[in-house]
Amino acid sequence: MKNTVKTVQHLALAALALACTAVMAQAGKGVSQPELNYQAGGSPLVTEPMHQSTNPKAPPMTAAEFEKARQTYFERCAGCHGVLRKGATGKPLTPDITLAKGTDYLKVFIAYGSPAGMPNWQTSGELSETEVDLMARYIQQEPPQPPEWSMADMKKTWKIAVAPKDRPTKKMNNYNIANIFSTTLRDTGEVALIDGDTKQIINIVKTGYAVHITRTSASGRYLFVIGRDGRVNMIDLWMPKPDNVAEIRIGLEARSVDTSKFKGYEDKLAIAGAYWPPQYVIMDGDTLEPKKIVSTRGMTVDTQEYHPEPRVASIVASHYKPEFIVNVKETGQTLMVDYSNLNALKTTEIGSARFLHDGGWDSTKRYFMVAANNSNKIAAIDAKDGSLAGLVDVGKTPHPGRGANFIHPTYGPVWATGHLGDETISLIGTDPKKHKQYAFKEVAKLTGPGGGALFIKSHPKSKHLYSDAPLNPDTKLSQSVVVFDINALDKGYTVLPIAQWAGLPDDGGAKRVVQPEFNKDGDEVWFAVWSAKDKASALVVVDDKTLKLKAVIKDPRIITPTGHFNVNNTQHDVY
Ligand code: DHE
Repeated sequence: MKNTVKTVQHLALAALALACTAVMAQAGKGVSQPELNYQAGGSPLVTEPMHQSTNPKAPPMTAAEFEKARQTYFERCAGCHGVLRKGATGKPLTPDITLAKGTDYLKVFIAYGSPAGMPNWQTSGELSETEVDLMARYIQQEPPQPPEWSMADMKKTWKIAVAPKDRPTKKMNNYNIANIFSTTLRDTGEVALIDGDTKQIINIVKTGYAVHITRTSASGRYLFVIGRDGRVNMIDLWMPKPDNVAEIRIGLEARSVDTSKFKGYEDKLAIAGAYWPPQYVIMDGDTLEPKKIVSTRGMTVDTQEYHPEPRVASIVASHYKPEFIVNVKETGQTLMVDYSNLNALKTTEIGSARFLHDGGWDSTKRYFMVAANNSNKIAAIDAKDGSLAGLVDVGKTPHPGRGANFIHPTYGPVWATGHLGDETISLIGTDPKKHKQYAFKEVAKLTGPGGGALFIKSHPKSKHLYSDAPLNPDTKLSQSVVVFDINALDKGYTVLPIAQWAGLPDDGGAKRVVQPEFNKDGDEVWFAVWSAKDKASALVVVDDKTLKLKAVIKDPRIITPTGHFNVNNTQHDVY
C-alpha cells in the first residue's frame, strides 16, 4: 500500500515536472542565463559565519551538508528569495511553507524550475541531483541569520588615507575633471578613472568587492564608490593622481551611495544603503565618519505586513530640500530623509509599490522616477511636495538605470525606461504644468529589438535615445545597442554593432554591451563591452551626431567593465 502511494506521488511529481518544462518551452521563456546571473548574483554574505539552525520536523542534515547548502543558497538563491528566505523578487521559502511541501516536491521545483521564473537548476546542469537534494532539505530548516553591522563594526573598518587637512587646497592636476569617467571593473573590485578628453587611464583605484556604482559629490571634487560588500571608497579628484582618501564598510552587502546636494549642504554628508543588514547610514562628507544608522525594517506598502529584510535600493539627493530619497525595495516605501538635523531625523514615508529598484530624475529634477521592477510600475516621487505624483503601469520588469529625458514632439517632456522582460520602451509624461493631460501617464511605447534591456540614455544636447540589451539571450542583440531619433520615433531604430566595433579577439567572451553614458559636452556616448574576467573587454566611444565609431579604449587593466559614470553628468544628474 505504502509503495503504491509513493509510486502515485512520484508519477504526479514527474507529470508536474513535465508540465513545468512544457509551459516554459511553450512560452519560450524560463530564465535566460544572463538574466539569472543578474538576478541571482552571488551575495558577499556567503563568507559570513552563521550558526547552523535546524527544524526538528525537517529532514536531518550534517553540519558539513548544512554549510555546503548555506553557501549554495547565498551564492545562487538569496538574491531572489532573500537572506532570511522571507521572499524578495522570488517566493518566500520559510519552513512553514517548505515543510508542508516536502522534500520530493521541492526537489522537482528546484530541478525543473517554474514558468513563474524559478530557474531549472538541475536540468540546466547548474546543480547536480545530490545538490538539489541537499537544497530541498536545507530550505526546510530554519534560515540562519547573518550578523548585524553596528556603529562599532563600521568604525573598525573606517580608514582615512588622507585627512582633510592634508588634502590639496586646489586642483593639483591638469585633468578636465568634469569629463573624467569612473568605470566599474566589476570582478577586480576596482574603478578605472579615465580622462574623457584623451581617453587615457588616469588611475586604477582599489574599491570594494564586485564594485557597483559611482556617484559624484555636489562640488564635483569627490567620487563615492560602493562595492557589493558594503565598502564605500571616497576618491579625491584634486590630487595630482586622483586616489582614495577614505573608506568604510557600512554593511555586509550593499548597492547604493550618494552625497548631499541641497544648497548649503554641498559635500557635507554622504549616505549609503545596505541590502544586509537592512539599513542606511549617513556619514560625514569629508571623511566618511559614520554619524547615523537607520534601520529600514518595517511594513510593506500593500498588505501592511512586517518585512524583516527590506533592502535599500536606489538613493538620490534632493535638489529641493536637505533630503535624501531612499527607496526601500521589499516594502515599497520611499523615505524622504531630512538630514538638516541628524539628532532629530525627520522622515516622510511615501508608499508606492513593492520592489523599488533603480531610477532617476525627470528633467526638472523635481520628480524622482523609480522602477518597482517586479510590480511592473514606475513611481513618480515629488521631491518638492514630498508626495507620490503618480504610479504608472509599464511593461514587464522596467529597468531604467537613471532613465532618459527628452522633449517628445507631441507629449512634451518625457522620461523613458526600457524593460528586462519585454521589448518595449515606455515613455512617461513628466510636465504637469504645460502638459497636464500626459503627466505621469505612459504616453507611448516604442518597440525595441527584444527584452534584456538594462540602461537607456539621452542628453539635453542630443537628439538620440540609446537603449542596450545586455541580458538578451540572442548575442546579436546583447552585443549591440539601438538608437532612436527623438524627432522621428515612429521610424524605428538604428542598430550599432558596438561589440564588433571593439575589435576584440574571438576568445569566446560574452561581449555584452552595457550602459550608454554621455561625455560632459553631450557629443559622445561611451559603452562597456563586458566579458568575463579571463576574456578581453573594452570601452567603445561613439560620435553622437554621426553615430559612427569614434574611439576604442583597450587595456589589459580594463577587466569586466560594466557601469561608467561621467563626473559632470553624475554631479548634475544629466541624463
Ligand atoms: Fe545594479 C544600479 C542593484 C545587478 C550594473 N543596481 C543599481 C541600483 C541598485 C542595483 C539598487 C541603484 C543604485 C542607485 O541608484 O543608488 N544590481 C542590483 C541588484 O540587486 C542586482 C540585480 C543583482 C546583484 O546581485 O547585484 C544588480 N547591476 C547588476 C549587474 O549585474 C550589472 C549589470 C553589472 C554590475 O556591475 O554588476 C549592474 N547597477 C548597475 C549599474 C547601475 C546599477 C551600472 C547604475 C546605473 C546608473 O545609471 O546609475
